[in-house]
Amino acid sequence: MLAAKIATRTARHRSWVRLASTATAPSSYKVVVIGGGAGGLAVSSTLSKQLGKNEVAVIEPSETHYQQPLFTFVGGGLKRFEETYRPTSDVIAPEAQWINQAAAQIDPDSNTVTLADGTKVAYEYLVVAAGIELDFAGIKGLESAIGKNGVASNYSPRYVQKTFEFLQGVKEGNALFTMPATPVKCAGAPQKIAYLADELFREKGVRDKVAVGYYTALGKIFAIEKYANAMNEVARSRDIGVNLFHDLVEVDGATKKATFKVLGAGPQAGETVTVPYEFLHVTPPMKPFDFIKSSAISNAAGFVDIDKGTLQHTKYPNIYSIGDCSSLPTSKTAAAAAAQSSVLKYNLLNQIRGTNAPAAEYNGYTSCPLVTGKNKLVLAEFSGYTGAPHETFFFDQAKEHAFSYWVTADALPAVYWSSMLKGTWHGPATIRKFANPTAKN
Ligand code: UQ1
Repeated sequence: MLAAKIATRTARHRSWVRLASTATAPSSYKVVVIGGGAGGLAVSSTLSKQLGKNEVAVIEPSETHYQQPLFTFVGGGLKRFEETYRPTSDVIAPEAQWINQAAAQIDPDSNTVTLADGTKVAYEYLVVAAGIELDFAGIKGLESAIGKNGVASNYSPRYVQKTFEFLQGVKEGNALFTMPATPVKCAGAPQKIAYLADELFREKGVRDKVAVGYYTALGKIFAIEKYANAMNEVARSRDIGVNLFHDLVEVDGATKKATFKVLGAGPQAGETVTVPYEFLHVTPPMKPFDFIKSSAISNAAGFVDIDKGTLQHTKYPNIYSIGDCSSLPTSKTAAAAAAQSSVLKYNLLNQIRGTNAPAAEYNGYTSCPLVTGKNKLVLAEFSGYTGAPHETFFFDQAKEHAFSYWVTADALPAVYWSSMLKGTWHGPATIRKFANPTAKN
């Protein structure tokens, strides 16, 4: 959804786009899916095949679909930007109706979604898969500083190539990498790029003149202890400073200074700290889209209020949600959305067909592949509900491994396009059965 505002609309893209015939399409559907990101497509591809042509509509304003898990690799110079996107028209299932607009309002009592142009679309069942909005305006000075003078972000297709461009120009000074206090998608990405930058500086022979610092608003480097221990050791061994409880509040692009507010209960709490930089990688604060937050389907924080097991809405039984916009208390990743998609589809199809099968339950599975260098990666896999690791392979995935790098950089991107977006990838649970047979779950 966010990509709508920032999509690179090249002439080449436009020529690929199939004309969305919203004018002739029925304005009422069995299932309406808000969002054509990884979760929305995983769900709508299966449902549209199962329910038949034009029973499922996907509301998605962006003409370009980005495979965001690859963005860290692009920022680190390990993948080409061109590998990360395809036209939305190519990734939406042919059986589904693409509504090429943004959703503006959800009215769950009349079962309608209002589009940006005021048109209403009626649904019997609604799946909210809208993602989360990047809030560059949430940090003072950031909007005018980003994209210039050493400030970049892998989180946006607009700035991800700037990361590598600016990193290559660094010869001395401070390289800072930030993580905000809000929920974010891919919570590992803010630190992954610090490891790739460290490697690049070493290759260029400037590492002894560049101080690399990771600044996180949180109180630890990673939520799960097993992987936090691993990442603390990676950071220590690469001489990357880890500054906990430091929340970026202001960027002064003209003087190249970043200001942090110190959180927590330490002696400096409440103070601000200003640090000069040569390079600054910002993870913007993130927030739920206004059309969700302002609707009756959201919880107090603005996320779609669903049951953490069944993914069904707590008040409106004909509404489900998946991924970054949902209230699910686990880390927001494509891997999590893949696992959630199978639960959602199973439960929703049972409801539509009136079968009384027991509901499937999502266990909080998520995965965060922490790339730490060329051919090195810590493949964190765990349940966000219990904190327990759920590793797919027989070796200790907290150790940096070339195989884990290959899985993430080469195998999973192919899986993403060929299987996840087509609704046939539901995570590695089946692979785990033979690749790690002694795993408890
Ligand atoms: C995964 O299933 C997935 O969905 C396609 C990703 O998104 C790109 C991932 O990054 C990861 C790590 C998984 C989990 C899969 C394995 C094999 C660990």
